[in-house]
Amino acid sequence: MGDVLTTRVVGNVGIVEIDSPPVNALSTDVRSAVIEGLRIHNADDAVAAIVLLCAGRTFFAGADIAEFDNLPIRQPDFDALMAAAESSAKPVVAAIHGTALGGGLELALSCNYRVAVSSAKLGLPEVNLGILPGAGGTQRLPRLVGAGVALDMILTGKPVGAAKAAEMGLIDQVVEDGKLEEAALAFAQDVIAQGAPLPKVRDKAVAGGLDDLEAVKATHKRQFKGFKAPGHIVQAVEAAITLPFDEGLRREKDLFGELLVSRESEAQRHVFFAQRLTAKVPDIGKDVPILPIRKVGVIGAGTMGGGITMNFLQAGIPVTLVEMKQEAIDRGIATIRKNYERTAAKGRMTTDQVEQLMGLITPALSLDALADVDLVVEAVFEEISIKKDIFGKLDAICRDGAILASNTSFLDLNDIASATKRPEWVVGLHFFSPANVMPLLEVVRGAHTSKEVIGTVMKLAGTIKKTPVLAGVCHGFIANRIMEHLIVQSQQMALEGVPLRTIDKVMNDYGFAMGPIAMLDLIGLDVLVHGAEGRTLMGDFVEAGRRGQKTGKGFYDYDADRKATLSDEAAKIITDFAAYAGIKSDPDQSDEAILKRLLYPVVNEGTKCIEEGIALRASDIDVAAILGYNWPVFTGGPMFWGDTIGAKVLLAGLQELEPRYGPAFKPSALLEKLAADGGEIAKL
Ligand code: 3H9
Repeated sequence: MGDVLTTRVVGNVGIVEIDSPPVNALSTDVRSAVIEGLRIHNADDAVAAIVLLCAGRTFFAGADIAEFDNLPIRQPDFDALMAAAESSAKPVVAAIHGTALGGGLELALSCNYRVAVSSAKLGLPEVNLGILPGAGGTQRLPRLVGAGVALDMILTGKPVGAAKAAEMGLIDQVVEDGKLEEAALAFAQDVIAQGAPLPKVRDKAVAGGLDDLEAVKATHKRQFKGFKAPGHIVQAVEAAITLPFDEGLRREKDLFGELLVSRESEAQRHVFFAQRLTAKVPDIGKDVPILPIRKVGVIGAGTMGGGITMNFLQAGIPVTLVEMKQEAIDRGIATIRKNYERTAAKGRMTTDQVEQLMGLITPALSLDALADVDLVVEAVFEEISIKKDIFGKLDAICRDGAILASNTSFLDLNDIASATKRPEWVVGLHFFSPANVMPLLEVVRGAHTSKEVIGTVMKLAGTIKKTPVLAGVCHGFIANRIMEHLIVQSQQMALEGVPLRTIDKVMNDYGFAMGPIAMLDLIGLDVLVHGAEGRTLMGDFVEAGRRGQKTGKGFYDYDADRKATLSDEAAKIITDFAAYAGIKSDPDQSDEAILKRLLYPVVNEGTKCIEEGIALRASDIDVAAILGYNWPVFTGGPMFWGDTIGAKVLLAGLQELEPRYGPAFKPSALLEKLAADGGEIAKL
């Protein structure tokens, strides 16, 4: 058992303590250790009850997800583990701190009693991995909390706090933080003293019937689109209602097995680990000092600057917000306030909290106000001369050791850094709009950016609740660079006469919540046309006053509820531009051809990002696409999806498309190599 299992006896209570950092995941070794601990105490006549608890930061965080890549699950499996707890001759009390998740909560449900500290959280988040609770969770949870509540918890995967868990009947007692062991021992003593028959969740009847599930299903119906697990979860919970316990367990097991080997689950597990890998930068170890960021300056109080500011405020970091004119700063601050007040109106924040956050902003009309900040984020107009001018001034104003960051999305960070005498302190922090909502932060490493600056901002990303993805300097960095193909090709197809609805539908069917044409309208055609040279299709739209959703018309017309309808005016703009640009009509393209044309170049561009050292790894590209562009998570992201298609098929597709549609389809040398050697794209 190594150091994983410790057993000890306090009075007449046996303690099984498991210590398997970081999160006490139920690996084969941990499952064996729990079973062994329970066996030891059951064999000890001096023990009358057993407390099961974990050392470290949390109770069991669920199955060891990495083990799902090597099926079948090794013995002792989860059935054996649950049986060991449930069939213990002596009462077993699960003592929970941190998070009891997935198989961890299922183990607690197989115990006779559950106590938890008040800060603990309990949940069945398997749906996020494309699976369902496969260790009895779908059968036991409805027996404790009722079918409707259980289905809601399993479908959303959202954990509940200890107080709520007690209210629902999921746990027997909430105990004080820091006093778990003594409280659990006292609870066990009470159980011994009462000498009542051992309660088992399996023996309870399910409260609620199939009707209760209907309302829950309706509430979460959007979640079902494209995902396989939610439908299977419903079937498993239905089985808890309609079948005897053991038959229900068998049904759950079959459904779990189907999901576990599905490509969707493989994809979602890939994303789980990918999201945790992005912050790891190979040449930045623990020895690299992390600088304290106590005070931040943001330049520009527009949509982007305002959103960026909010991230720091919410992390409790004061922000000096700089604009050139009083009206601009007033408008920016009013927008931030309005955002927070809207949150407060929904009950998600108190008015005091709004004032506290607003109190962290210091408005300023001069860059001189940034003399003592630890980090500056510049978020002004996307124009190289303006940015260089600002960085030159910051170089003179900011203290030594201040990090100078640009939020540029397309400009050359090295060029911006060259306006300073300290390029090692210059970095890109590329937020995605709306910056207070979107979880992705691209950290752009310039040619001279120091390791401590990179280490510091990667860590800072976590503080402001963003997932950082490291990118090298190039046009568009990672997410915008790869996704530009989708945007360009969808317009090109529109010009060839492919119906807009068809283009959007193919991407909706793939899993995007919004098709590329509708997305252009949402972003704003004026934003997208900025910086383009010569006559462009989007330029023509803007000239006609069709700037997208915000003006009620773009590629589509929009009503007051933002419902899109086709527009004759838009159709004419498209045909006129096609005639001007000499684009041949080719409206009858199959869905498959559209999909290839939109997505193959994205994957190909991803391989180019790896080839050029712009992205550290393929899984970072997947995270960037998922978090920055809402790429459907059940595909695993573009690179993982590339493997679903296969490098050989992708290469052949690109080779076929390149002569017709140009250099965007030229396969990368890396993709050619993978196709020849049989390597995986997602492993790059
Ligand atoms: C399940 O239980 C199926 C059952 O129904 C049984 C069926 C038969 N496995 O997130 P963090 C690693 S499915 C393996 O950064 P935090 C993670 O990769 C499971 N590894 O920490 C990271 O590694 P590294 C259901 C895991 O404090 C390190 O631990 N359970 C697992 O921000 C720290 O993780 C879940 O889905 C795991 N289960 O958050 C829970 N969990 O340091 C998944 C974590 O090398 N886990 N790791 O990068 C979580 O939600 C969060 O990790 C947790 C801690 C909230 C626990």
